[in-house]
Amino acid sequence: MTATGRTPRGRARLAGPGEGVGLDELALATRNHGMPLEALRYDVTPPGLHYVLTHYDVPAVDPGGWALEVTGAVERPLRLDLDALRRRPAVTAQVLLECAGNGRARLEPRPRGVPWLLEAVGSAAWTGTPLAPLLAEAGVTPRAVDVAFTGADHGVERGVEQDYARGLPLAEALRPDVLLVWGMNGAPLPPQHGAPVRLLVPGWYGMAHVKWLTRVEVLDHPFTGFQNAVAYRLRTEAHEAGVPVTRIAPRALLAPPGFPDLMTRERFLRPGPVTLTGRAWSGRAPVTGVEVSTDGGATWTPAELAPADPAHPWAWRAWTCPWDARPGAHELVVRAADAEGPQPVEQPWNRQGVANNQVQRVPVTVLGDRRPGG
Ligand SMILES: Nc1nc2c(c(=O)[nH]1)N[C@H]1C(S)=C(S)[C@@H](COP(=O)(O)O)O[C@H]1N2
Ligand SMILES: [Mo]
Repeated sequence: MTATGRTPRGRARLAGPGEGVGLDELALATRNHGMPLEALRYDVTPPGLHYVLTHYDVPAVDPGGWALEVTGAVERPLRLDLDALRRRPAVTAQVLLECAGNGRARLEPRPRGVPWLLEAVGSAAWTGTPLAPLLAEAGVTPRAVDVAFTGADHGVERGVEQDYARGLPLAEALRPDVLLVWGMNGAPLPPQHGAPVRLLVPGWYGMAHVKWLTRVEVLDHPFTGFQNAVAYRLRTEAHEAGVPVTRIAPRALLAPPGFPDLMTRERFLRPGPVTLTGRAWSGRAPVTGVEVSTDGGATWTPAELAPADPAHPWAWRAWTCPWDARPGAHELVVRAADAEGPQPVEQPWNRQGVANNQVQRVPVTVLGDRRPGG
């Protein structure tokens, strides 16, 4: 890593009281789109609806010239081209992905950055080959502790010029469900999702799933690159070392019912019975339940949760909850719980706005005689 002179070095800033999203944040938001929440209806998010997050530029990688290096603290370094990788045993796994910054824009005070509301999620069917047998072939030495994964993309972050790279503890890298992925929803991996090959670490927040992968380096010391040592840490004070962000905290999302106002996104419903639907997931322990409130969190009703699919333990799960919608204003709230505990209703806050799983609130107006806007 080298520092460039031109880019101001520094810490991520918190927005001032009432400070809106800036043009710089808008530039990030238009590049990095979310999944429209009505797409929660699909088990597998259709192509183009899955969220995208790319720190720098989508790099131009020529699949013909591409090769993956497996190096570092190994007995036999490997170099595999795309054909060699694709000849290895392949599996397809449905895996929920969520950006660690999901929900950031609603935090108070608001950490500046990609201003995600709640759409930084998606569920794809990823096809690839397990990493662990490749590491076994390379012969990981007994001194190994971490594995560093480097992408072909390059940029500057808070004054530090770098290739995007993330370290993973060796034990996580050796999990049988960690994949080197070349396919998404039955098609070749698209450019924005990491073509030709990306890493998939089911259960971890998005930052671990390195796209445009070029190098896997086994380390005999802890990885200290920017994306582990500086970014993706839970800190409430700027000077703290912070706790690394790892697995996805439990969350439930509601597909907003009814129909929206174009500008305000306010939701309208006709009165009568409706079935509220959504998805729930957790990367740390199996989801145990989902609860729905139609009165802003004063009272809660258990939702019906679809059974877990043993073939796809990292997929999101559908839930439904019947509601007799009466005319008037209501605030819908949903929360998930996993075996380690429930999703917090009060906001969990940190300076980068990462790994926050504050509940979703959806205000709706159930129409009586009144028309929208009337
Ligand atoms: N090489 C590289 N890998 C990356 C990123 C990146 O900027 N560069 N962004 C990460 C982050 S923060 C997220 S949330 C996921 C997003 O994956 P997606 O765009 O396929 O949804 O990719 C991760 N992998
Ligand atoms: Mo992310």
